[in-house]
Amino acid sequence: MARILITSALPYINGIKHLGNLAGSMLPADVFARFQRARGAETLYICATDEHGTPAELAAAAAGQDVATYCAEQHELQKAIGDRFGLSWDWFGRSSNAPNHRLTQHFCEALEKNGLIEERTDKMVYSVDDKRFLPDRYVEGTCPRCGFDKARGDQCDNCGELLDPVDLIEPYSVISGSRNIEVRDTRHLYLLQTKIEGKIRAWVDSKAEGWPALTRGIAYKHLDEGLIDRGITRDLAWGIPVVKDGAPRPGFETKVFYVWFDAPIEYIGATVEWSEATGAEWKRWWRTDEGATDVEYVQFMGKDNVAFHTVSFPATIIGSGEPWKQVDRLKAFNWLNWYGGKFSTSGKRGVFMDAALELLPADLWRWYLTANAPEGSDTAFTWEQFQSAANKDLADVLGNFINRIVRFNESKFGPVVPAGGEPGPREQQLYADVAAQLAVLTTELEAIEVRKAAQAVRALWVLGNEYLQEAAPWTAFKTDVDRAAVVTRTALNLAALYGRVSAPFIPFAAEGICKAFGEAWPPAWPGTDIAAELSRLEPGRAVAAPDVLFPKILDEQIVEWTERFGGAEAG
Ligand code: B3M
Ligand code: ZN
Repeated sequence: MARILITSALPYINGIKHLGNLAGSMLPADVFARFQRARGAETLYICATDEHGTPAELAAAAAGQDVATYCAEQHELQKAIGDRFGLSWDWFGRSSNAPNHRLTQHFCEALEKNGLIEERTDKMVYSVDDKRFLPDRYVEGTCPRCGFDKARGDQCDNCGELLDPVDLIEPYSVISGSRNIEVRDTRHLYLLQTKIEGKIRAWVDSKAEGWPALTRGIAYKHLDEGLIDRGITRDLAWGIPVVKDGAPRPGFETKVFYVWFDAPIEYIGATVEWSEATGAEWKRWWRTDEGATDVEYVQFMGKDNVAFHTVSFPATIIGSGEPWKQVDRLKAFNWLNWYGGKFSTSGKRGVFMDAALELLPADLWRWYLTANAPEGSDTAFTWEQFQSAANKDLADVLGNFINRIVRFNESKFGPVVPAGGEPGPREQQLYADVAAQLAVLTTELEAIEVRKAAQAVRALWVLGNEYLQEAAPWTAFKTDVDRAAVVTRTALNLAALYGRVSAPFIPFAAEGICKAFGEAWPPAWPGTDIAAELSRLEPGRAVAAPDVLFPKILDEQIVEWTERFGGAEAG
């Protein structure tokens, strides 16, 4: 079995992420990681905070903190919240940690050795009033492509175009708002992507067939537009210093690497952090000359990050000429919107990860966000849909089934799995139905079709209710106790199976279920012999009643939250 390396796009350090960030990278990556581990694949799920660049500096300034302190605090916050959401990272690193410094400087050196780095004097936006250059997000203005008037210096949020600050029309400083802007000369390192364009395209060609349409489309769009040489340094203080031969690079003492140059390298850097902390070997995950050839590397990210992962980061790796493991499957997501508009921190629109957990347990969010993953197109969050998904699927279908059978068993057979009777035709039918649906679930999870996988697990839950309804152990109990025992035992087994197959989606409830039935946690993925899987719980095994699995979301809560977080009126 292949080893599975999983990374999700590194969340920026500038504040707690909203549900859209969670839905489009970290959560689906976690679902996939939990599934792979359950199947017995050696799995490594790596994430980290992305801590450099202008967003970090701006956010620290807004918080009145120095940037290092700010980043350290925010990292801990994001890590704690990820844990509370059940994100099962094997390591959650920091792009500002030493391994990423070393690796980033190393990559630059390797690229330079291969003739792919050039020092150029460049025209950059300079704010006379702020007395400094304004790289990337320090400058905003009108997008030359779509006319959006709040385009950032590095990218237009409206049309997605990657920008150069000097391209902006009517630029202004984000620090002071000043429009007293000049274009001045400054020296920077350029990565000569144009020299290796052919190699990058050949690599994309070799991978693209296995990529989803969204990923493939974005990759080729960028290649077809023609690559440009990209500046990989910035006039900033916070970041990874530019060195040469182990000393500050002359002329670059006040410059650092561009955040998008070092951030993807942190996938490797975070693995080194993990290795240093645990003693595990990292090269067998990342170096094809050290055993990484049998690794399948799967990346998860929102669509705005795809160009960086299909072209820019591969340019770094390919240009280095070194045998680094590269991405195999790249799962990209569209946007989760907030009622058709965007999530907005400043506009107080949308729910952020910390606020979400104040309202309801993580599983309810996880369920909604996987069942409605923004896969095929952008998706809008609405409170009504959220309420319906959580109440119907979790409380009415799954929760109800488990409570019903556990309570019935307790009242008729005591808190143990009942003995007696033999499975009959209705059980055979159930085995066949479960086998078919489980096969669908396994296939969809393997294919990282998140929505379809959620549908499949829900279809499995529905089978349980149908079975109970038809086999009606409460009726059988009056005339045929053995028959009632078979049905009850089968349904208890089914409930335990639900704990195992639901674990990637709703790990907290799943853990409660598995433990209530004395099943191992974390669970192993069921095999294809469903008759055997539904006879695992031997007669006499103790069954504890799980706590209330899923609270129901009340109408008045929806009214209150719509008001508090902004709802229908937004967008
Ligand atoms: N931090 C952008 C984002 O959070 C960026 C991803 C980096 S992945 C190496 O969407
Ligand atoms: Zn635009």
